[in-house]
Amino acid sequence: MTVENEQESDFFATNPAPKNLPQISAKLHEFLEFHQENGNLNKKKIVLVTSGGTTVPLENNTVRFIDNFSAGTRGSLSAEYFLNNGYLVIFLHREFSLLPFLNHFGNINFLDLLQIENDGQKLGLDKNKVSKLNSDHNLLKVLKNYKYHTANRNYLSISFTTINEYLFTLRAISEDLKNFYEEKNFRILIYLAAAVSDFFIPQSELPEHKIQSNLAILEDPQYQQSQNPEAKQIEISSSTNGKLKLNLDPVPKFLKTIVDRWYNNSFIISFKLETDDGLLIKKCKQALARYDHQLVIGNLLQSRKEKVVFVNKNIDQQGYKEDWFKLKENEILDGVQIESIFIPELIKLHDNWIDHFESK
Ligand code: 9Z3
Repeated sequence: MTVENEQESDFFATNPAPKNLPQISAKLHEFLEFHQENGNLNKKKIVLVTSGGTTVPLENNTVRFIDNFSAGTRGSLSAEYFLNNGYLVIFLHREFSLLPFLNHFGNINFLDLLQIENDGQKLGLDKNKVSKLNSDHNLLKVLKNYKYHTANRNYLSISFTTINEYLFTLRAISEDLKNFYEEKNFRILIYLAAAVSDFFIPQSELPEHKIQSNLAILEDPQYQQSQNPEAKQIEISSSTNGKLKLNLDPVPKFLKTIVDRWYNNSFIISFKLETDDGLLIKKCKQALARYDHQLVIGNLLQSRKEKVVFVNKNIDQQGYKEDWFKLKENEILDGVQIESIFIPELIKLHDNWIDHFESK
């Protein structure tokens, strides 16, 4: 067993599965069965898009948590482009983050589109506002796509909040996909855009209740008794002068397991987020060398909506290739989405990958 495999089994053995996992699995199973019965699994490609940030709770009854930055823009827009290019999409996203199709209307309050008519007896539509929304945001086109994909059940949405929920759900999805696609799993594209925590506190070491800041309460035996005695990774007491000290464990490097075991011949893309320009390419190459998957897409927090870089291995497996996709000044002003430029390139790469396996 490799170190990564050991860390992975340790994680799943020592952290509890989310309570709603059986319901998620049933929903997923039903989605895949529906497409199997309709012959779609042989015809269509499928993509798992992860989106939004994972949280790390600091208490079992969680009031405080550490969050990872991501609004879900990248994931939700990408899911939409994949759908519009014929993919089935499993959208694993942070609860309440942006969703495909709705992401265009983030700042719009739909209540403002409604009006009360007949002295409060009837609900009506404010036609002027709807038509303004249509001309500003292409509402009709988005609505048509949304209706088409939901009617055909091309899209399955599953949510997570914590890093624990994310990892358990990711594993459950991979098990089902593996069973349904079997040796055709090269038709699966894995697109890991979620911002995943690097550090966490294992469930067994979380304080049970809200951490108190008041020194008198902290020293009260009743409070101490109500807390988890194993919660040693969070320290706050008079000996720390009331400072909260956190000790976080590293999250096991799951990407290695994903590549090796969960999705062996699937096309796997991970994202690398940095804020320091000078580090980005180096970190993308490191990820590729470490996990040996197909592609890393690098982006900087500050310019993520304007440029991304594809880093992958050269065909001869010697050295790396960098391809930048950048919006031009006028495209930025016109609101062009960078996903509209790089997703078609990804689809070409995935198609070549499929051709390679099918011609064997
Ligand atoms: C990304 O880099 C995404 O592109 C963003 C998208 C999170 C920047 P928004 O949702 O932002 O459009 O607001 N995602 C991956 C981030 C990440 O956690 N990557 C890990 C790392 O960098 C590897 S899996 O170590």
